[in-house]
Amino acid sequence: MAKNMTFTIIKPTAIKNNNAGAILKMINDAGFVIKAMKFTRISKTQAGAFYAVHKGKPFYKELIRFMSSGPIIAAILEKENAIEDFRELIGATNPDKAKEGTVRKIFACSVTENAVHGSDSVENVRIEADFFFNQLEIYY
Ligand code: DAT
Ligand code: MG
Repeated sequence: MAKNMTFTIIKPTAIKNNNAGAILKMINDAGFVIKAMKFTRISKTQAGAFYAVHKGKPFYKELIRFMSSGPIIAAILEKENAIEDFRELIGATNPDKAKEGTVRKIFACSVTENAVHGSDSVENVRIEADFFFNQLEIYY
């Protein structure tokens, strides 16, 4: 995985509320290029594995229930400084603390249902992208 990549998920409530198109437009308008994309749904077990780093935290159970509650869109995005710039575009984890104009400020319903995921390190981009995509599904 190149360093100018990040990985995102458009989360179940954002899909349910028909906000996927608007979110993808914000992502494109901010200069990110979609390198891979998949509309899918994960089980509780898969959500638990994806968020294993949070196991034991008070919000973990609710997080995996939510992430497996409906379809999601997983995508790999390319841009210079992708990881940091994408975290800036989506805003703080808690939408109440997210800056005006960020994806989470606009589309999140709560801290748990905060519209989008964004990877936090080069290592996690690789791990998270590999969780959803195989080699044949990623076009460089
Ligand atoms: P982020 O998604 O901004 O990287 P994180 O990795 O700390 O945030 O947490 C993963 C997800 O878990 C987050 O998007 C929403 C949920 N979450 C985090 N902290 C929470 C809290 N205090 N209450 C409820 N859900 C929380
Ligand atoms: Mg995180």
